[in-house]
Amino acid sequence: MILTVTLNTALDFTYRVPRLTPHASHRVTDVTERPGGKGLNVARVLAALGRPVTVTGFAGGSTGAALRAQLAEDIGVRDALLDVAGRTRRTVAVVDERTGDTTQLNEPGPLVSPAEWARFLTSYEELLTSADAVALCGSLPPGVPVGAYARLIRAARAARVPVLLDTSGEPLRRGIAARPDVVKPNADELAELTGSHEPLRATRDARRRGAHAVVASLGADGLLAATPDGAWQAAPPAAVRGNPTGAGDSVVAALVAGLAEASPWPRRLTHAVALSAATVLAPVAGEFDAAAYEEFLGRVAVTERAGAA
Ligand code: TA6
Repeated sequence: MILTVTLNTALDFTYRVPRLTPHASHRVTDVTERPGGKGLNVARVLAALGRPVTVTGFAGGSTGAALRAQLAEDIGVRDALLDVAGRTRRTVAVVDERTGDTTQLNEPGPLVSPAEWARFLTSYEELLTSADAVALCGSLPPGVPVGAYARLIRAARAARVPVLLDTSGEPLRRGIAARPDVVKPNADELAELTGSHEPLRATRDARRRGAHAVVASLGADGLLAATPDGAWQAAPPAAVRGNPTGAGDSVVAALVAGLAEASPWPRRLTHAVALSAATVLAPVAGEFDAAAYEEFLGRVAVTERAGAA
């Protein structure tokens, strides 16, 4: 099975408004409430693709209970979340229906005590014994040490389980130094890490910091991958308009599945780009348009980038 870790799970609310205007009151035309946090979205996409998947992390309070109840309806997702005394955070995505632009508000999350963190580490090491690959996803809740992902990467490597990291800021910086198999920063995260806004240079720099492979998500320009086997750019079929929240999580779903299978990089990137574009067409994160995914698979262009690795 594939294991996804979401230390800071969330109950995601998506509000649609006809037009988002600062300082104005808005009539909401549609609301959805879904289990969220990056690793949960990754898991729901993997389950929809028929992959056995286990989710771990923390959940607590009334929002944690609502999240767990909805997750139980996702066939194929095994819930190994641990209880936390605090309340699982809420996130709000406000979608402007006119432009499709999304404004995201993320709460910080519950305070995790040292005892809760220690309990998580024991449970994680046990889950690794039956994992084919692990994805470590999203921000850290308060109380979890900033070097948490580095610790989890070292444990995965010791257990010989391939590991992917998708986070930002100092947890990303420290995590990369622990030598994960793949990191998936977006353009902003990559620039913050390396100080360079030039994707090719920044991707190479991120690899030098310890990651075996770096896959940068560049929005409409697709993915740029620097790996031990070579470097590639994978471009989406065409500009896809919709809700981009969760598109990066679908990239992670395809990459971690490819990591578990050790499939060739161009194949992993093709699936990642097609799945990500199909996710933009779905109304909420963690879901994708299955027919569009099949169609996009034949239309992704993967080109080799000499000298990028
Ligand atoms: O990528 C979308 C999303 O996973 C939302 O579902 C939301 O929960 C958020 O990102 C969490 O991101 P964060 O970086 O705060 O952990």
